[in-house]
Amino acid sequence: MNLLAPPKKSEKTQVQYTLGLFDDLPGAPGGVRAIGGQAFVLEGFALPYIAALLPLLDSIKRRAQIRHMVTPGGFTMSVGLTNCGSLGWVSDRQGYRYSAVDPLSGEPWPALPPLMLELAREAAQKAGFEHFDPDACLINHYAPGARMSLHQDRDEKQLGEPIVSVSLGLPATFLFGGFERSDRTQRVPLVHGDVVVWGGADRLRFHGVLPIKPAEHSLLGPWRINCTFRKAGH
Ligand code: MD6
Ligand code: FE
Repeated sequence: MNLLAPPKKSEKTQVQYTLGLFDDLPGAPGGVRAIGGQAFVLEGFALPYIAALLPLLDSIKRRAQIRHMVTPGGFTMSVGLTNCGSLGWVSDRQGYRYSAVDPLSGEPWPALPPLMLELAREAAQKAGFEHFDPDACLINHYAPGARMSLHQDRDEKQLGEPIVSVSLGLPATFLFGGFERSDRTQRVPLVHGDVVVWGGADRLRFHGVLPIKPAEHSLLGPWRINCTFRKAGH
């Protein structure tokens, strides 16, 4: 497949079919790892979308630049971020919240492209969550050394909706914990193309990302990009 051109529908279907053939081989592309009762890693699920996805992310970043936000506690995040969709996640000294406008430009965030919506919906459905209708996509950029400390995602209005999280570029170790910050965590290795979906009983688990190890990814260079899709509004 030509990685520089968006896949034609037929090519994408072909790839998904091919991955499906290996569904029952542990560790093979297309596998599903349960990390909780309603939390799953869909291995390589985003791979058929990547050639079309990367130019969309570039165009979003041109309109809404990557920035390092400040936490309510006054720390600057090591992860750079931007958003697309009708709502975007923001942080400043006043707190964490969702905003319809980019605070840097005063303009609405770029729209959620249909291909990204399709990727999020298909992944949610594969994990057992029907009719996922995200209105927010947070796009995180990790350089080597960047990390995400343990947190819960609880700024969304509808905690019954799942979260779909797409990992691109450099590998990461995702920490998946319990319902208290001090609960022990499992270490979940994530590579380029993996999609994590969680919701239901697991929705409020603490989670984070260990510091990214220095390396070069063949498509994305010295970066890990993570796109998390949520239903943030009503
Ligand atoms: C990351 N992800 O993987 C950070 N939150 O870069 C998250 O914080 C996250 O992946 C909720 C659900 C899925 C996630
Ligand atoms: Fe999170």
